[in-house]
Amino acid sequence: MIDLYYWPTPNGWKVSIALEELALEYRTIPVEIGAGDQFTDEFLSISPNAKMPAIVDHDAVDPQTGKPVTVFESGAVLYYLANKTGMLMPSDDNGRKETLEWLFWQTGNQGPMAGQLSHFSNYAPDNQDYSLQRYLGEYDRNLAVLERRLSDRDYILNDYSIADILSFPWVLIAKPLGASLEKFPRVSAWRQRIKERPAVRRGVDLLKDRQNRGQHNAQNNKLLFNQGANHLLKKS
Ligand SMILES: N[C@@H](CCC(=O)N[C@@H](CS)C(=O)NCC(=O)O)C(=O)O
Repeated sequence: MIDLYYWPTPNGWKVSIALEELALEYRTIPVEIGAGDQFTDEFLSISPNAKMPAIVDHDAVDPQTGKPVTVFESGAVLYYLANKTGMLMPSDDNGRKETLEWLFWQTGNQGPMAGQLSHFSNYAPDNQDYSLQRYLGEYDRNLAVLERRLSDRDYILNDYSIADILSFPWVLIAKPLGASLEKFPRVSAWRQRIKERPAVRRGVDLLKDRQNRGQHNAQNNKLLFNQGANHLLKKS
């Protein structure tokens, strides 16, 4: 059994989609980030960066601690699950290398830029035009990277894989981010192909009813966006 520490956001969907695709048995543990659940001692012992998603795999033992394996960071979680099952990732060395390239691309480029775009289009005070344009430009640039990659294939690594699952959620919500896919026909078709998968729908729908709970008031925004170091230092 896998415990999924989760809240219904693009980063959370990556893992709920992968678990659904892999048909692994899991239990969902909500981490309500607007209410500060990410700062509990229990969660920090699993996810030291105080962000969800993360998992605990009760069917595997960490050789150092003798306890169930914990994994934080969505890219690491998906790589762990693909390794565990031998699915959603090529098995040859070159395919593994390509998986890692697109995994690092997503978690180091597309994800953070889309996250900042979301911040400046949804949460920041008005009159942030420079920041908005900067992150809209970066979001588009990453769409162009994907568009070029998809010029001769249907999926990022030829076959549908964790590389697609990692990259899909931030493309899924292009419109609410204030971006357009008009210039990116291959990305649009790829998005549609993935969106139609039943496991993807189930993953995106997980705890959907809680999506906007508590995330839009000043108190929660302060918690989410003005953390600095003190929140975590107080814990040590
Ligand atoms: N690089 C991380 C990003 C995870 C992330 O940013 N999670 C956000 C929600 S989408 C979060 O937990 N935020 C809580 C906070 O910042 O306090 C990953 O890919 O797992």
